[in-house]
Amino acid sequence: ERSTSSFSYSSYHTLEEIYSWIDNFVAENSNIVSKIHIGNSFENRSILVLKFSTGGSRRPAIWIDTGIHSREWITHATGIWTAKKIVIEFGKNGLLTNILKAMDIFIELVSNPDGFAFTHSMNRLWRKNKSSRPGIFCIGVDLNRNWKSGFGGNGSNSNPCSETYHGPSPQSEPEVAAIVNFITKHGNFKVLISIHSYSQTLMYPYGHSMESVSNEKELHSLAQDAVKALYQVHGIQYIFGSISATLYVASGITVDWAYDNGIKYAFSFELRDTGHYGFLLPATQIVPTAQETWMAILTIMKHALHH
Ligand code: ING
Ligand code: ZN
Repeated sequence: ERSTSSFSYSSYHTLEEIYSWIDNFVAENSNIVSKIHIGNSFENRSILVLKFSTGGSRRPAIWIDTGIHSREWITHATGIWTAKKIVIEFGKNGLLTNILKAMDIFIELVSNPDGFAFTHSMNRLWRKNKSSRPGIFCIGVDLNRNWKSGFGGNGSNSNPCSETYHGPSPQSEPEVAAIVNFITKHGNFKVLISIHSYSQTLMYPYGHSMESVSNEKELHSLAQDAVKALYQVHGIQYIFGSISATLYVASGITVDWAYDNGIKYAFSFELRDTGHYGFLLPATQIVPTAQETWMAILTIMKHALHH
């Protein structure tokens, strides 16, 4: 692709196409967007983060990751559309402009680049990363079970052949360690939104137990507002609540780590659909999914701006 205006936001793309789009996007919007290299994957691919900022230093920040699970293609596509939406709306949409005057937004579009490349070349339904270790026959760790909070607990698996294998130790995987190091070093993240698919849910911690977090009431009512805003776009219904109460108990997950490390607005989406197409969501649903998700994300960012 030569520029972001010839890029199709209603198609799924390869890793090479996305990384080339990132370079064009940063070049065309250098007034507010920059690219940060936060590490390398197990197979040595670059791990990249887009930073949206109008200045300042270590402003209160919002983190969004997509594609931790490589087969969840709607999440990368939604992230790309969202990045473009931010630069289009900056200076036009008063709320987004105010958010960017006070806060920085960071988006990691391809959080599992090795797995993502593999979903294009070999196995469309690959979920984990691609790490291997001597003496272990199966490949891959579940990057949404490799975080320190509740590591190794219920809803994660110690068998390397399992789809929810937690890995040998917390943050053993370079894709997780890169995020932990970046967020910890920054030290001023207020919001973390980790985007998955599918099942149409908006959830908050905890996943590792039924214990409720200290600001549960606030998170519950914010999730309700976000889901209402989402519904108003295309009439798609999301359910919401804590992860353990809404889906199932899952340990070592991104949002539990975020919450336990001081990011009190920690949310995880599961985007469209509820199982008809599942991970193979048709590309015709990319833009509508991104449009409705954007209204939910704006609702969460607005709340964080005012708190
Ligand atoms: N499901 C998630 C999983 O990792 C989930 C469910 C989402 C758990 C967010 C915790 C946080 O099992 C998918 N589809 O990835
Ligand atoms: Zn997932």
